[in-house]
Amino acid sequence: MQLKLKLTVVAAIAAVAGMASAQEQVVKIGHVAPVSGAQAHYGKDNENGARMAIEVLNAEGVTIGGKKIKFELQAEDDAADPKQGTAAAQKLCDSKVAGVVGHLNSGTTIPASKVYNDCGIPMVTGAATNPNLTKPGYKTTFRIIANDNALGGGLAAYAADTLKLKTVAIIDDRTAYGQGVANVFKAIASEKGMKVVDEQFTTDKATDFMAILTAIKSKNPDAIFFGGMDPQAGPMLRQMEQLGMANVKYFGGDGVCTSEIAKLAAGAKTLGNVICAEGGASLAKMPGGMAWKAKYDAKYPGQFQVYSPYTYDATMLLVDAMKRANSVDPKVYTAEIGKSNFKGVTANIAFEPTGEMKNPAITLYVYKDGKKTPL
Ligand code: ABU
Repeated sequence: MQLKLKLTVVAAIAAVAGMASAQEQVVKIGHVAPVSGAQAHYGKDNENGARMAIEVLNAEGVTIGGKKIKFELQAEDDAADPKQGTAAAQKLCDSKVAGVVGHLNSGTTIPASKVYNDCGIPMVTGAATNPNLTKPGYKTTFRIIANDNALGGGLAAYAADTLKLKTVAIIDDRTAYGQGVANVFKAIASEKGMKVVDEQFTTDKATDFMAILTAIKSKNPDAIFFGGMDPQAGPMLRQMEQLGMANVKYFGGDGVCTSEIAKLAAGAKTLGNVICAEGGASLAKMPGGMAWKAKYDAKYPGQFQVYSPYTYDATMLLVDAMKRANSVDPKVYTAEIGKSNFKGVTANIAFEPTGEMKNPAITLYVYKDGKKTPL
């Protein structure tokens, strides 16, 4: 009799536990960035930011549509390659993720945005800055960082108006980002009376810039603008030093504005000539920047680069829209993203009808004693 009672109690507990797990729903959020190749340090940092947000959400406990939600990150590697970018996007569509954080590179994000739009999944990038991303007007595409019109324009204004530089040589890596930001810089610098004395091109795989730098040196510019990423900018700074270009200012967008560039420049004094622009406030001026960064550093020591606070916010922003829609179904909650008024770590995030962030800040940085420092 006693045994029968015990079994009944065990069965009842199991039934309640079963009900509880039936009420739990797993919701996948995709993340895409290069986590292999020369840009892996940016991608890892981005992925860390999204992963940190997922952990916070799961620890807090989120209930949507009457179900306890367990968020899972499906992280994909696109190796900064446009073809791998669209393949990763299709994989995330096939996995029926509820939303995507990424991609990192404009060259992967722009083609991937069409894939997400076709399968009806929203994507939020906190890193890809080419203005063309939002031109198709997809209702699934959002950016929570200033674009290259602001970055290239802000740097050109600083070069011409503040530093009163007269001449500049321009190099870009022929990617969507590098070429785009260099074109904006060139247009605004020229409008402001700066003379573009040379234009050279490289790739996002190159590490030897001696030939193009030698050509530029012969034109004696006040500054170089580089549209590209730090795996190129670091060695380029070293080679500028070797060529005696110690007095040439070096401008770049957010792609060179990393912690890693100080390592890649390997002690070259030309690092002190770098002026770079990032599409957001400095950590100290973000609403929750410093406290967030302390948590990030405790969790991922030495891995901080640039965009992890934005991928953290992008993940939180998606979930905020799900909560307001009381649905994790992209068909239902995507429209809520555009209506966001989200108090993030990086900023208060709201959107223009295009999917661009309203009133994004930009910050210029220099490297003092090898440390990235806001101007
Ligand atoms: N924003 C610089 C790095 C990412 C990109 O736009 O390609």
